[in-house]
Amino acid sequence: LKRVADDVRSIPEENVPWFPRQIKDLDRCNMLITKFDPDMDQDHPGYNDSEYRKRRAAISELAFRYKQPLLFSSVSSSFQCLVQLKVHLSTLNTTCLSSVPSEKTGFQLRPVAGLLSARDFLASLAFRVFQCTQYIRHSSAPMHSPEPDCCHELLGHIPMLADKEFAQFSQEIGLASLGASDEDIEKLSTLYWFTVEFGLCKQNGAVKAYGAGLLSSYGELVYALSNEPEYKPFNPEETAVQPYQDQTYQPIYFVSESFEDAKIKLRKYSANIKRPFAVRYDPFTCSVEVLDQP
Ligand code: NLE
Ligand code: FE2
Repeated sequence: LKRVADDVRSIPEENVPWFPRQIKDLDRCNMLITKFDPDMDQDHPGYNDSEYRKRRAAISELAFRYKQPLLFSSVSSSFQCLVQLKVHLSTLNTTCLSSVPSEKTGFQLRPVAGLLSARDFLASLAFRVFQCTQYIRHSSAPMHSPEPDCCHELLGHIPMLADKEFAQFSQEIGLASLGASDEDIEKLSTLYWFTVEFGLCKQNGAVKAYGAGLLSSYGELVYALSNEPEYKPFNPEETAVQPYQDQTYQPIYFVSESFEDAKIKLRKYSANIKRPFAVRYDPFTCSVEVLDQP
């Protein structure tokens, strides 16, 4: 593989969407979508609760002001966490939580004000950064929330990101998304949906949940493991085009043989995504190298 110049303009093909090259660039991956917003969506359980909405606004404000700390990638992650803690103690709590996956897999958390665009969300995974909400769901609807909240992050994503295979799987979806076409982003986010969010996996012959959306929703977890929904084997080509809805429980789930198997299948799938370049993550500089297609 030959390394090409860093600047995105040096990619010969036009129409390659901008993508972050360095972890600091994630400060620009902040395109929010307004779905499920408690200020705008009349069906949001917090819509008529002005105290709740005020609290949400204050928490969002903290996330908007957040800037990616520079990483000290050659020192131990506990040390990094201590330094970051000191710098950010006043602004957020994702930093201390970050030490959980960070010590196991290098995944860090950064605060986000709400639902991000799929492109920005997936791009951060390429850097082993997980965009994490800080607010909590409305107390009137604890069993299921259509939007992510800190219960979802804490019970669902954070423990999973501490698993090596799973972390690798998540990063590879992210790397595959960098500079991809809108159509491929749509497919990758559907794959993300049916694995990282709502995936089921075999374990000693039994089907278990590993998707964060199931781990954080007691209502859906019970339903997903009942015989009501349909199961299909995880197969990226098919899974990537399966329509889904994000309002309530899923009618269909995909079952993986193991994380490793899912990762291998995803790799094959990603290798077929058409891009005029390849990418490689450099963990020493926390940056993405852009390479000529082999
Ligand atoms: N339905 C999940 C829950 O209630 O925790 C959140 C899903 C976010 C995509
Ligand atoms: Fe999630």
